[in-house]
Amino acid sequence: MVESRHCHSPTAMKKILILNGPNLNLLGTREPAQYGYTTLADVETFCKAHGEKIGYAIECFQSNWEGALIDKIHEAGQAFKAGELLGVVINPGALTHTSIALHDAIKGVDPLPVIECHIFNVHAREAFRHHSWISPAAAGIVVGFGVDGYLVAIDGLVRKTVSSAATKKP
Ligand code: CA2
Repeated sequence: MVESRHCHSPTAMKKILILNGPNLNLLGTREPAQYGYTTLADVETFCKAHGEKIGYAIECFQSNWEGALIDKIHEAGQAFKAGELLGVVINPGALTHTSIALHDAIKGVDPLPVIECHIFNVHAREAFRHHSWISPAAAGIVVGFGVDGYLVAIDGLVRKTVSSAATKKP
């Protein structure tokens, strides 16, 4: 069975989708020396609160299944086309370093803006974490700010998309 976690904001504001990949559901519950004590539910709560402050409805989804994340990206492409979604922040977990399928999914919904976000500075960790299949398809990348990085990524997405729309020639 494909397991996943959902949370929705019950508003008609434009949405931002936060996607989390494999094992991030363990955040704050296992290996706290490495990953800290903040849970994924905490992250989702403070992202939603921040979204409310800046006028966006934050939708969150976590799955340990690559295909479930790909389906969400495809859905996000449709919602973006319909003008309901500003963009996506994704922490793909270890799929970052392995998933050409996620890369293709993000490319496949271009121009949906996708910000890649990592809790750690992956470049300061093991060599196998230095390569990302997601980065070449991403509109921006946030690494190494801990769980605050999700907020940095949300703000970056808003600044990049809203200010670029405002400054585009007619
Ligand atoms: O820095 C990040 O956000 C990562 O995406 C985290 C992934 C890792 O594979 C990437 O290289 C970088 C790991 C997420 C696993 O999270 C856990 C949390 C608690 C206990 C075990 C795993």
